[in-house]
Amino acid sequence: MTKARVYMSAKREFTCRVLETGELVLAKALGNLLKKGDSIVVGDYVDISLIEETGEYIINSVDDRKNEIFRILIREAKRKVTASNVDLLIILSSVSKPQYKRGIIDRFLVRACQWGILPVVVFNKMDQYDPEEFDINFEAERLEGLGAKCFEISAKDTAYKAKYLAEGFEQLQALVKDKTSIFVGQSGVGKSKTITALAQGDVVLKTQEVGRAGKGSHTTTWSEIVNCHNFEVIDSPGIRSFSLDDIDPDDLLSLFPDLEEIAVNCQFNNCTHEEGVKGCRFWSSELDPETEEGALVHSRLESYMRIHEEICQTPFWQKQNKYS
Ligand SMILES: Nc1nc2c(ncn2[C@@H]2O[C@H](COP(=O)(O)OP(=O)(O)OP(=O)(O)O)[C@@H](O)[C@H]2O)c(=O)[nH]1
Ligand SMILES: [Mg+2]
Ligand SMILES: [Zn+2]
Repeated sequence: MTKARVYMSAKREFTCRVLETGELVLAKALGNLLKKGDSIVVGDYVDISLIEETGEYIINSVDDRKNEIFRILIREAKRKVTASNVDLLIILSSVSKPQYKRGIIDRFLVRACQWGILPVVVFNKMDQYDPEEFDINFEAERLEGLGAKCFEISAKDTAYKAKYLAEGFEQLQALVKDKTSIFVGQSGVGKSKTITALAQGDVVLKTQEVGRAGKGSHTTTWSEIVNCHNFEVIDSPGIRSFSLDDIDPDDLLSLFPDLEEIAVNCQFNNCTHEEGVKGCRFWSSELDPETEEGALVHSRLESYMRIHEEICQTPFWQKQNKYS
């Protein structure tokens, strides 16, 4: 029996990397392993063995997963898993062109929480940072308070030394080493450029090649792990999508654990946390938005409210069509 990791999946065949040798082999899965649909996904650790007569590898079993990247299929009330065993969700943000957007980071923090992956926020394009535009120190402090490590880099100029935050490019490079990461963020923030810089020019991302034709449009239709120098990147359709429509509005607060902790102190269980609602903890004098702590909490509440409104707006029948 040989331990391997699934790098790419295509129907019933899986490209697996043998852990010990690094060799890529094609393996077929036994029927009973495929019954559930998601039973083998990219990122899984599997036991494979060589069938001497045919010279083919087969997958015998799949190890328990550390975490799963999934979407909820509303009509079927089940999870569709697309990848597993991811170490880091790297949320890339540009500090200029496109401008920094706090709301987008909060959206991806929701996913990190849902999937159980450690979030990391990278402020890129620091060579173009203008302190007049936004305060990077405030943003980083806010994010670190939420458990996301923050980095300050310029993918274009990797010699750029962090001036505002403690960690820069070299520390990011050390963090991703030997890990499996997912890179997300708006189009144009520098995901491709950052991955290439981290890989020290050692890799050509397949998805980048494919994506060239229509800049900004991702044509990735399969899931795969891309091996980059000394780290790995998972690319999968849907992962980078901004839509949070698959999340039940009633579950959203649990994906903002910092707010959930506060909401337990609201007077009424069904509190909507809107301004002026009786007994709402968020609008109590302790969390006055004019105070430092209050401002932070209210910036999160604002993200929560915006996403909540958005996912409540999609009528149920439309959700059914979209995800079935
Ligand atoms: N000045 C500056 N430009 C950068 C930096 N990083 C990336 N860019 C530029 O920003 C543009 C977008 O970078 P990409 O790496 O293609 O962005 P992306 O996030 O992969 O975008 P999509 O593939 O569309 O999602 C390119 O023209 C890069 O050269 C940086 O640190 N500084
Ligand atoms: Mg790209
Ligand atoms: Zn409330």
